[in-house]
Amino acid sequence: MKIISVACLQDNYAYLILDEITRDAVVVDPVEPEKVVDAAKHHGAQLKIVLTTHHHWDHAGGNDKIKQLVPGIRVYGGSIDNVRGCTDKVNNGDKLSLGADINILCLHTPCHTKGHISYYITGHERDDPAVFTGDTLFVAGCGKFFEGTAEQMYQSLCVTLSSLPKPTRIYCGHEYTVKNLQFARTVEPNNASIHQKLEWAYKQRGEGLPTVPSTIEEEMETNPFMRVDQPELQSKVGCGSPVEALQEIRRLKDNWKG
Ligand code: GBP
Ligand code: ZN
Repeated sequence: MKIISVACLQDNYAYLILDEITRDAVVVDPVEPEKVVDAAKHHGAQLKIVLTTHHHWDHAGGNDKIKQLVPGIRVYGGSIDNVRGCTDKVNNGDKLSLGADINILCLHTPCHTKGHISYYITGHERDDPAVFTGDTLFVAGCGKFFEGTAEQMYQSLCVTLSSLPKPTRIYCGHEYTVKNLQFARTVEPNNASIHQKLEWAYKQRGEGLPTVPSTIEEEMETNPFMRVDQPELQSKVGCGSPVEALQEIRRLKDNWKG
């Protein structure tokens, strides 16, 4: 499978996932449908499925339009997330497939929104798996807790997503990496991986390139929200448990002025 990022709006990403044998394609969060349809044409891809991570307009807001542009396209979204234009509601553990090699597993990752879904996708055995995390997991960060608790975000980040294979590529909903790493550095000033990745992220952005994908392994090294199981990190933020630490790091980030 081939994965193509499509930059949308200010800092959103839509993604095309293309089965190179049948040319069938999935698109994640096509908020600017024309851009996605153009990208599909450019790659000779037939759009068949929309995967919506959550109901916010900057993710689901293109669904009605893409249904007009691509008749017959199916639109998937979380069963309790009220996704605009949704034709097929999904729940944790649901499986879909497309083309010769694309297999999709729906993972309920609530907290940013109640019904947020992340999509874990495997292709041919030579391809690394990929997970599309919307606004639950960002590179070096996580989404704001709009519709859930720290307990739920802990489950989503540190249980569900952390259990995926280490080489899994992470494709998130926004390009927030530089800001997130600048904040991460304030939490863990002595973490060399954060400094290295920040230098790399400056360079990528300076060249107009994305900082996605990351990997589960890299996030375990650099993402403070995914590192709350580490006792050293808990004591740094003055907390005695992973969930408390997650709540506190979120509070610090919400108040951080960059
Ligand atoms: C920035 O850092 O660039 N402009 C600021 C923050 C996701 S988008 C923007 C912001 O708050 N982004 C949201 C977030 O979770 N950020 C994580 C963080 O700052 O650490 N959204 O567009 C946001 O979800 C939205 C849309 C929100 C509809 C509520 C509704 Br309703
Ligand atoms: Zn959102």
